[in-house]
Amino acid sequence: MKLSNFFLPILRDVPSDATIKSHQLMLRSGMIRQSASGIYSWLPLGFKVLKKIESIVRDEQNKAGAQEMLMPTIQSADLWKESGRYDGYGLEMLRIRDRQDRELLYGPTNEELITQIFRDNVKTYKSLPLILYHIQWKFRDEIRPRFGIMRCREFLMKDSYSFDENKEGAIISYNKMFCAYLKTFERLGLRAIPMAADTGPIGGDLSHEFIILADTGESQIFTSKKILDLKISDFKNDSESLAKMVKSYTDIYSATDEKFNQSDFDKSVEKKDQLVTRGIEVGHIFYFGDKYSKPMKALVNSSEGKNITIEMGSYGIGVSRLAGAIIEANYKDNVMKWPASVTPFHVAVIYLGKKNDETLKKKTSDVYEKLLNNSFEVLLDDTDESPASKFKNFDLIGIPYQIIIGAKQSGDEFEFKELGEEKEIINLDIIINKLKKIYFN
Ligand code: 5CA
Repeated sequence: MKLSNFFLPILRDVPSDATIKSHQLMLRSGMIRQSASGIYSWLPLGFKVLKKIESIVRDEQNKAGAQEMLMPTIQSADLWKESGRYDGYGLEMLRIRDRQDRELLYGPTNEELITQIFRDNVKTYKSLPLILYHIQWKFRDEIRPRFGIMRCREFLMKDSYSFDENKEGAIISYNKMFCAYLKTFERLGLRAIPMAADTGPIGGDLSHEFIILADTGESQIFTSKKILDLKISDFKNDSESLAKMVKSYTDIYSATDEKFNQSDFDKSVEKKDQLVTRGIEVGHIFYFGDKYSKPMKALVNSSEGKNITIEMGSYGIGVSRLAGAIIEANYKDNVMKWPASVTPFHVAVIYLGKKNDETLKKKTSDVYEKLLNNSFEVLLDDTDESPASKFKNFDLIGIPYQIIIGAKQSGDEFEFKELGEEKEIINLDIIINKLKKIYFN
């Protein structure tokens, strides 16, 4: 992509309504624009990042055995009346009437709809266990939307739903998602900590929030520094190893302010290991047994020939919120550096030569073509802006690697720079090999 053609409306000033780093950066670098309170459009730069986050989330769900589908954003109110949540959900639900005066709603979550799909199509335990998921926009009429896409009204969520014959199976599904979540956040370059949590309007008695550490986070968290030393790569994928891994995390005291208890904390975590900080909730998982399957009569024929109510859980990841969370974790001293897994472009080529230096321009365009031919996503700055302004823009765009081409350039040696590091002069083929190792290994 050439910057001269790219729709990237960069703002010079920090918008006054944006109080946290991620909101400021997303507006300034032209990733998003607000269209109504708590409702945003994703412009090309932001959309690229969102799609990359989504594809990592999808990949880890598929690896955990979950199957992707797509449910609509608009749901019938009748289903929510069946589960008993229609009245209780309150003002956060956007309720709609169609021309036939039928009651509809914009889905804030999908437990009811997936339970209906399951109940109408699965009759025997032989189809179990089953985990279904989709990645779809949700609407919650938050009383005070804030922090840009971090707490907004329309947001992209990955929500999975598990169906098992009994509680034992449901806990295995829960553990699978628990581990898939840790892997997902690790691939996004984030350190996520699972925390015992309140279940709120989703319900059930077992639930964990996944929180990434960030000073601007809405949740206060209490845990032990020891949780930071745990490594998911040390565990295998069978149900026993998964249970052990979950236990290694849940044995360590971690709680958000809702569940926090000072004397339990002091008893469980030595003073020197206590970690009290703030974080951003990027995922939330729930085991709620028959909370929906019982009122909605989702039954299957069990292995013992009886009609039994299905055991369920649900598992959410805030896909759009993750874009903000990744920025909060990586944007420092006015420089953004995207993790390699979600960077909107792999490498920037920045032309600093004169407007009329056709030889240098040709060389730059050869470098650009060669990178494209090697399957890299490249943003070529072919504009006439001053070098200072170009570098300032690239600090906002956050592409982690730059090839800088200026008047001093000679032969096949180029200035190569990792954001925040010293630049080196190296041969283009070596640069390409370096980048291949970073992005394609
Ligand atoms: N049905 C369950 C799991 S599928 C559920 O809805 N869980 S949730 O309410 O915790 O939401 C899941 C995730 O969506 C949260 O962890 C958070 O990352 C994201 N999320 C929730 N509300 C918002 C919001 N207003 N703005 C942006 N992201 C949100």
